[in-house]
Amino acid sequence: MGKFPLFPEQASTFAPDVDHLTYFLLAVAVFFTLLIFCSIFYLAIRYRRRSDQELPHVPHGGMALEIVWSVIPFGITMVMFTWGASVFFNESRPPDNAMPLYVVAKQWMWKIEHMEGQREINELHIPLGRAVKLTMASEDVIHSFFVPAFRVKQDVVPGKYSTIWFQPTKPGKYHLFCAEFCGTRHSGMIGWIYVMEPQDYQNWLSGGAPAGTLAESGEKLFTELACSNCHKADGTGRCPSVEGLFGKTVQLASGAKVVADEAYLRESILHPAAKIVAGYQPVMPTFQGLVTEDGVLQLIEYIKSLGPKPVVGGGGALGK
Ligand code: HEC
Ligand SMILES: [Cu+2]
Repeated sequence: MGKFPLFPEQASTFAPDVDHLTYFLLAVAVFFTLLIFCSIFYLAIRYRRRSDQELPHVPHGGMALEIVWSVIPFGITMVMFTWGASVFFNESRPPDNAMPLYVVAKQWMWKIEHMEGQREINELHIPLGRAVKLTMASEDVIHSFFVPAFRVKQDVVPGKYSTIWFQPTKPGKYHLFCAEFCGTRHSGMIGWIYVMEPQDYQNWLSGGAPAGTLAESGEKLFTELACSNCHKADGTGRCPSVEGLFGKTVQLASGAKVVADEAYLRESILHPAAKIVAGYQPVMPTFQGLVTEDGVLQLIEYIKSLGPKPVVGGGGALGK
């Protein structure tokens, strides 16, 4: 199907699933369109009025017919629903071992940061066969990360993190588009995804001169922005320690509890007053406007790198 321009290449584990569902929906639509079209013709001719005196016979009721044309469409729509939902759930839940990457969208480019510190603009290099999870933020307006060959598309909305994942199945070079009109140069907000053999990817990673890992950049920012003046490593002073914070459940002054995930950390930095940690005063200043989305992601990566890694998902460590 790759040669047929309607269908882009299939280059991720999602692609066959999405395509099969599309074919099914298309087949159902074509079948009923033809059925209705042909029935109109046939019935119009078969039951045409043959003389001026002829009066139509009007049937009343017809339970069997009513049941048939209710039950069959119900069955078909339920198949569409469960099939669609299973594809959707699969696309919305990244596996635990997915390789994390960060994406910042801004007018009019895609900035991508690897954990190891590599940064790319409008290009993304990934290894073949490895699940990749993108955490995406927007610096300005709504953008949408769209890779047709992978059958993934996700809006990137300012003020929150969006995530998306995929697992490439074929080495090559694939189009990346912005699929949400985002200003005059929206059409130029395009790029390439390079799926490389794992060995080539390792070579690519070790080439270039990264400016330190994401966490290291975050640590630098943590000092530059004077976070470290308040948040002391040993938890002394009037501020909670951020060591081991990621993944922990935080007790808030309001009585509620919240899990310290990426969204919570981002909010704590940009809107500290939104959720106050129990036992502390709301004295933390907002860093809105002082730190870019890239910077926030680096700070988060730094906080994540402190203290033990939380156990995620139902891995063996939690067993018994
Ligand atoms: C003036 C002192 C001060 C500075 C500077 C400061 N913070 Fe805070 N921060 C606090 C206090 C006090 C709290 C607890 C009250 C609250 O939740 O707002 C807090 C809470 C937090 C939390 C939530 C902690 C938890 O246990 O849930 C995070 C994350 C955080 N700060 C990160 C940062 C980062 C990153 C910076 C630098 C960009 C920073 N803070 C700068 C005082 C500060
Ligand atoms: Cu855009």
